[in-house]
Amino acid sequence: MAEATVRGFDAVVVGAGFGGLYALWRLRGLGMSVRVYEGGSGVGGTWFWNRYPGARCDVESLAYSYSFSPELEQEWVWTERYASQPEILRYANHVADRFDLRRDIQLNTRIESAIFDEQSGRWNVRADDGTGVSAQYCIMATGCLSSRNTPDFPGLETFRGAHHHTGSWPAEGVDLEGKRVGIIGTGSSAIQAIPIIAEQAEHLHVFQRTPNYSIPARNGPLDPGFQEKVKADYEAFRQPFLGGMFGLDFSPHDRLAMDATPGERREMYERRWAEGGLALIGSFADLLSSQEANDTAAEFIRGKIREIVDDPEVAEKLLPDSPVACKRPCADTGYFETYNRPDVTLVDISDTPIDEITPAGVRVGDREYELDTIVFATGFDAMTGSLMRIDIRGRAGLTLAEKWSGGPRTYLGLCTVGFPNLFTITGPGSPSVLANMIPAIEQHVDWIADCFMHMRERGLSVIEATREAEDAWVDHVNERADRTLYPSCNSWYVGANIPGKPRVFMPYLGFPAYVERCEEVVAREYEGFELSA
Ligand code: N01
Repeated sequence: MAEATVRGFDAVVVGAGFGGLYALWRLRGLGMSVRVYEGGSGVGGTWFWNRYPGARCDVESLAYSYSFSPELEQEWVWTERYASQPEILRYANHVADRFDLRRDIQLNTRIESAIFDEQSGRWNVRADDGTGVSAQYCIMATGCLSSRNTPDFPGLETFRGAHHHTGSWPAEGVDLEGKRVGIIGTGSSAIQAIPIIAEQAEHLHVFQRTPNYSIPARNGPLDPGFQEKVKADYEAFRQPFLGGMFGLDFSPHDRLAMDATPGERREMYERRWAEGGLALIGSFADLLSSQEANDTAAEFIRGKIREIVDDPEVAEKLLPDSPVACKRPCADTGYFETYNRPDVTLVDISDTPIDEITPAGVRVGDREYELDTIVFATGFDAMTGSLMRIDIRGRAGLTLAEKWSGGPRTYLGLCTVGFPNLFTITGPGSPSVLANMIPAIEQHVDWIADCFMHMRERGLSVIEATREAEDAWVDHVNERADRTLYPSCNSWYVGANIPGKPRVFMPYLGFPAYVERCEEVVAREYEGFELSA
């Protein structure tokens, strides 16, 4: 890039989802010059791209929202217990307008490289439109679930019909009326989409490799009286969420499942099943650490699936056998009921995988399923994928891909050694996907903004984690995970959904403990970091 044309900023932020929007607002408030780059044609990140039928958040709307502006909290009115994708996207756009953020956001622009210049101590960031900027700080707000995974099925290019990934659903929608549709995958996205697609399609085939646990969401209109009550003291409403293991108010029960009688356990599970949503996994304190305890919840949910699904053979195929919540649990509206429809067929591909996509459809063994549309609900290269597709180079030209070839290594999920002044919002090694994302984002951005202020006040310009602190943090993240059932499953938390990806448990377990640790690091003058002029 020609030096004369390079514009300089205090900070470049990659991504205009909830992380990037808040980072822009906070850093602008410090008087910093900030440029945000966004690959999409609008703001909203995850909620911009994931427009598949039925997409909605499974964290309750009143909690899945920013807390940084009391005015925003008061004026925004949520309409449902769980907000739909269009409503959340409207909220993101409202935030962008209300805080006049758009003037510093460049849309339709993907960042291709971010290269640290050791001489100037700045990041040179280059976009796919050929332009480049330099910045003192580079903040990756690239999202945990934004690098789509479309498995490499042979023959996809020969398919005569249309195919769409749930994570890049066309904004104008897809007409599935009267179509023969096949959906591949039964994760959270599919579980939300299947009941809606079934209503539209002439026939829906669901290609299931692994059955999943799902709990009824019991979504519905939000009671205006309740919303008003929350708004009367929003902070008090948020407090129990912030203290919960996942940044969610599961009102965690101190009691161990195995200390309860079978009748008491059943009563608890029934109550939480009736209340709906993911709180069932907080029914007892040991559900995620004791196999015996987890089995009781697993058997309860399997019992519900057997009750809901009419055909016992179909029900049997839908029964998960891994620990509950070891893979991301799902919340649904009428998911298992959908298999009672005559126009929905479950295709179990656990033993016989999809062989190929043919011009007419999908071939599994010697059976070809003729389809007009294929929906890939096949997930994401989670947590690291969106970072890996950018050519990020730190000291001595080391690439992030090289450094993380054995799995991501960070200090606090915020920084990685060898890449000074580079920050990740909800990066690997932070609670991220195991926390309510918006409070997790706010906590990260606030920590980073406070750090910038601290540095400015002391005339410092470079921050980098130390090797010892990073090594200790990586060990600590693993130790916490190893005390639970999480690492035992082939989930995207461990990268198992992406062939060849190193098997490392990526998120940090325990939102409140994490926040405490971050505060301790600051109180000890940025323990584990080297700060210099
Ligand atoms: O993706 P997934 P997702 N052949 O990875 C299958 C969040 N989210 O988009 O389990 C056949 O969970 C794969 O099978 P298997 C949430 O955190 C939240 O649904 O690997 N099948 C699986 O069934 C969630 O966890 C919300 O055997 C293949 C599916 O595709 C995360 O996003 C809503 C395959 C992928 O499931 C990702 O969810 C939506 C292959 N080659 C998403 N490859 C809410 O807030 C993959 N699969 C409600």
